[in-house]
Amino acid sequence: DDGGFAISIGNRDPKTLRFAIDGYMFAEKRGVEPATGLAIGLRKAKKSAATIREERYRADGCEIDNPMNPDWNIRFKSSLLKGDLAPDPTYTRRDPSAVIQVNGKYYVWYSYSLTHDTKKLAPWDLNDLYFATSTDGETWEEQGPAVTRGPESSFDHRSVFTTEIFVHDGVYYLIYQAAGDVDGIYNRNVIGMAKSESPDGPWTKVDEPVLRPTYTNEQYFDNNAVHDPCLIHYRDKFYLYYKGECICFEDEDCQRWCNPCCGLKKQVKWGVAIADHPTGPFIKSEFNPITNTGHEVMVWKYGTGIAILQHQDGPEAKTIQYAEDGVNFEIMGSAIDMPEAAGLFRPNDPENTPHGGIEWGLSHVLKWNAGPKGWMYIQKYQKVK
Ligand code: AAL
Repeated sequence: DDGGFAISIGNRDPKTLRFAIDGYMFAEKRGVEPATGLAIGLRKAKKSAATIREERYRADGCEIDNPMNPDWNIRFKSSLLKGDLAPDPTYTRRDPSAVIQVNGKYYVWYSYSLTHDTKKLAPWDLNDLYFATSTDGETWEEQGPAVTRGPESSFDHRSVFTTEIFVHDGVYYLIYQAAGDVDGIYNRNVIGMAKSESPDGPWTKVDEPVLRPTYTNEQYFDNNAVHDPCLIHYRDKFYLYYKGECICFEDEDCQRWCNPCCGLKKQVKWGVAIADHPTGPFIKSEFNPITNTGHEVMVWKYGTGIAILQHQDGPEAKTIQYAEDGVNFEIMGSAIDMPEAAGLFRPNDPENTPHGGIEWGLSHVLKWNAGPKGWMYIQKYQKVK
């Protein structure tokens, strides 16, 4: 009845009942009398504001709300970086984390590989997480690896990539995509995490993945992959925003979950999973998917709610949105020349304006004319005043 799955385990005394919204990450549920034998509840998902809008687009056409709100509409420009992060076709650096400032120094983490490594199946394959520092945000010094691939047969053996930094109570968390084998490069990856007392490391990995795709034979927005994790401390909880990707089983539900409406090629939706502690356990929201548009996740706190930018892929591409509850997002305005895979500069003391969390940051650029899988470098983006 709570919109998830329950399992009752064995004949142990006391009997245990575990519960999972996604049918996978079972956590103990107290105060409920377990059934005898196996009990499975049906998923009774709630619809997010974005899903209600998407149903309207499918039924009535693709006219999206356009509030033309001057306080929210935004435009960006970009520029090249200097120092070690200046474009260099030998190295592929991509998917930068947020930029943070510690003791006057800027830090960024990113996916790193050699562009010409012919064993790579994709630019994010066979990657490690590197980091760089800067005193002005323009000239960067690469410091080397922060988190590297795990040993054979570990969940992050094949590649660690697409990371985000999160700081809470003086502890630094890197949350990242992980692939144990080639399947995790395009399909079923997991989300891993590492912790440190200092942005300079050393980093200790959390033993188990903190998020996985929803392993189900039903059609669902994240039944194939969970990408682009981003952790936000909000309303005394830890909100893990992520992008889900879908395997289409070609049944009638496939249209709803995996196929974009409004003429766009790829359907990408975001979800959120919420925990009481920064390392989980994360319970996927019953409102998922919370967007039906997106790609790389861009999320920041504003006022008493959460703001997002919706990049490519989906009916509401190039919009800026806000949700008072961090879940039910409304379109607030439009975004022009959006950065790709943006890592937002997160000021220690952001201005309380809609754009206080996205004044500048780093993003990535793909050049297909170098290396077998393309060459990618990191650049700077800024809001145009
Ligand atoms: C990016 C991100 C994720 C995907 C791949 C690398 O755009 O969405 O990180 O897995 O592409």
